[in-house]
Amino acid sequence: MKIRSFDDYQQAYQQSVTDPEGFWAGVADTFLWRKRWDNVLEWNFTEPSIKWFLGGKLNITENCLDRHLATKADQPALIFEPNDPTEPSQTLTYKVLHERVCQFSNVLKRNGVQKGDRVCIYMPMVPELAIAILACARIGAVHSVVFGGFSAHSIADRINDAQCKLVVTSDGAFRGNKEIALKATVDDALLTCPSVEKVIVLTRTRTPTSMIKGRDAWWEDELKLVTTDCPAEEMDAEDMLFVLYTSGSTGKPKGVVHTCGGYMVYTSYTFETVFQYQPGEEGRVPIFFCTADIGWITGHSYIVYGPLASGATTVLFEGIPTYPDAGRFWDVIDKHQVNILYTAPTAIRSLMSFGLDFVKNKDLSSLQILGSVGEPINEEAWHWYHENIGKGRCPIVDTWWQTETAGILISPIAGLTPLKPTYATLPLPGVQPILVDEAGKEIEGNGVSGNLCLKFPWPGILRTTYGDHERCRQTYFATYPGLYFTGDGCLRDEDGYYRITGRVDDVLNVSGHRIGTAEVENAINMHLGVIESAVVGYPHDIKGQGIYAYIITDHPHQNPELMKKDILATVARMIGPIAKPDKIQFVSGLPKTRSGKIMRRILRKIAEGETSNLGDITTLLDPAVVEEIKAGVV
Ligand code: 7RM
Repeated sequence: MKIRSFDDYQQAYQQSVTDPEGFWAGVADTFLWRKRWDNVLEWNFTEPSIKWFLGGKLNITENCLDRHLATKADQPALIFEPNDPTEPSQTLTYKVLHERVCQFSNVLKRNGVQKGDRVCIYMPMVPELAIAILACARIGAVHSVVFGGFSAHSIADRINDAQCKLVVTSDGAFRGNKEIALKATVDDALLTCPSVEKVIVLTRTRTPTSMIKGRDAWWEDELKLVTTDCPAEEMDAEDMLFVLYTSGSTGKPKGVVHTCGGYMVYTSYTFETVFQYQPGEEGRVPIFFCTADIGWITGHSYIVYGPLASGATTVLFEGIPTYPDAGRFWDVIDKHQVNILYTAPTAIRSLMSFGLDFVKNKDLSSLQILGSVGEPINEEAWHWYHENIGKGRCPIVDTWWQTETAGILISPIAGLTPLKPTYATLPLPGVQPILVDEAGKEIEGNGVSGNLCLKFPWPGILRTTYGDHERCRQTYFATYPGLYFTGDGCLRDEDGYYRITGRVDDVLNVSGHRIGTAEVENAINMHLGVIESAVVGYPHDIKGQGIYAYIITDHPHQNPELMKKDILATVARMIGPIAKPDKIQFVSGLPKTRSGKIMRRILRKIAEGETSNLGDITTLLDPAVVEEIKAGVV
C-alpha cells in the first residue's frame, strides 16, 4: 500500500509493528524476483544474525534497469551535469544506461572479475561511476567505493581489508577550478596492495597518467573488446552487494556490509515514501537531485540504487556548490527543472553565507520537495532553506539515517506528516526507535532524551562488518543487549517527535563527513616530534563541527607554525584533506584521570570556548594542566 495521507502513514506504521513480515512482504512483492523468498525474516541481535527474504533470488540491476525497459526505455534515468557549466550535460535513458552497464560488466568479466570478487572504485562523480557500480552488481561482484577525497594510504587500507582484485579509477577529477590526479593516488596506494591484479582507467581530465603494463588498461580501449549483452547473475537475497567503509570510535574504519535483497527493497521503498516519488500528469516523471557524493552512503542509496530501482530520473552532479559561483545548485535546478532537492545542512549554511544575490533571478519554481541529510540542521539554516529555496511552499524532509542503516529511518513524509524545524520527526513504517539511558534502561514517555537505539530490524540494516563479525557485534549490538545502538543522542519531545542531537561516541561529523577522533589522532601521532594528541569536535558555523587538536611535542620551542603546517600535511597524507584539524593547540600535558584516561569532556568544553564550568576535575592526575590549556586556547 502506498502512503498518500497521514492516515495511511499511521495505518502502515501500525501494520509494520504488529505484522512486520506481512508488511515487508507486501513491499517486496513490487520488485522483480527470479525466485520469491521462502521466509521474510530470521533474526537475532545477539550474534547478530539478520536475514531478509531468505531463499529469494534476484539481481538488483534487473530491478534498476531491465524491468523498466518495457515502459521507460526512452525515459531519462540519469542526467549528468558536469563540473564545468559550459560543458554539455548528458542524459542517459534507461535503454542507454542498461546498455552501458552490460558493456562494462563484460569488461569486468574480461579482466577476471567473478561473482563474489571485490572491486574498488575510486572515481569522480561522472556517469561511469554509476555504471561501474551497477556493472559490479550485475555480475555479482562486491563493490567498495572509496570517496575521491581520501588519500593513497586510506585507499590502500580499504583495498587490503577487502582484498580487492581490481580497481576502477580515472586519470583525474575536476573539482571547481582544481584538477585532482586520481590515478596517481591509486598508483601510490597500489604499492602496498598485492591483491590488485588489474586497474581500469577512465579518461576524464587528460591528466598525464602512467600506465603499468599488464596491470592497467584504459576504459575506452576495453569497451572496444566486448559486446553489450550481459545476462545478470542470479544472486541470493543475502549475497553481499557492497561494502562501504565508515568511521567509528576506533582508529580503523569498518567495512559496512549490505546485501542484495534487503538493500534494494529498503532504499527504493524509502525513496518513494519519503519523497512521495510518483509520476505526475501524463506520466511525467519528477527530476530528483541528490547533491551527495556517491563515495558516501547517501549517494549509493539516493543517487544510484533507490531512484533507479524506482524508475526515477536522477541527477548526477560532478561539481561543487560554489563553482563557478555560489549559485551553482540553483543553476542546476533551473537548467534541469529539478523537482526534488536533497542536500546537506553544511551546503545550505555555506551558500547562506554568500547572501541572496546568488539565489535571485534563478527559476526555482520547479521545486516541490526539499530534503536534508547528514547532520542536524540548525533552525537558521532550516528557515533559510524553507523561505529562500522552497519559497515557503516546499516541505523539508529532515532525514535521519546512517551508513549502517542503508536508508532513511526517521523523517517526515513529504507533504503528509507534520514538519518541525530541527526535528527528524517520526519513524518510517518498519522502524522501531527506542531511547535508553546509560545503563540501557528504556526511557519511556515523551519529553525525554537518551541514546537512540532500534529494537527491531528493517531490511536495510547492516549484516556485518567485512571480515570481522565480532567487531560488528561489539560496535552495534553489545552496548545494549538486544538492541541496535546508533551512537546518536536523541530527544523525544512532548508530541513524540524525534530530534537527533548528535553523536555520543568519539565520531565527528565535519561537513557531513564522518571522521573518527582516533583516526585523526593516529595520523597526527605519525608525525615526527609528536608525543601524544587528543582530538575533539567543536561547533563550527559552516561545517557543523570543526576539528580541534591538542598536541604534545618533544621540542615545543621550535617554529610552531611550521610544525602545524607539517602536521596538517601528515593528516592529509594519512587520511585525506577532509580530516585536517581546523585548530591546533600545542600543550605540555593532557587532562588525564589517575588511570591514564584522557578526559575528553574537559577538552571538548575548552574547545567550545566554555571555560568557566568544566565540571568535576578533582579526579585529574594534574589539575594544573587544565589552567595551562585554558590559557592557550586558539
Ligand atoms: C546518511 C549519513 C551518520 C550520522 C548519524 C548522525 C548524523 C545523519 C542526520 C544526522 C541529525 C539528521 N550517514 N546524521 N542525518 N543527524 N539529523 N537528519 O549521513 O553514516 O555518514 O552518518 O550522521 O549522527 O549517526 S553517515
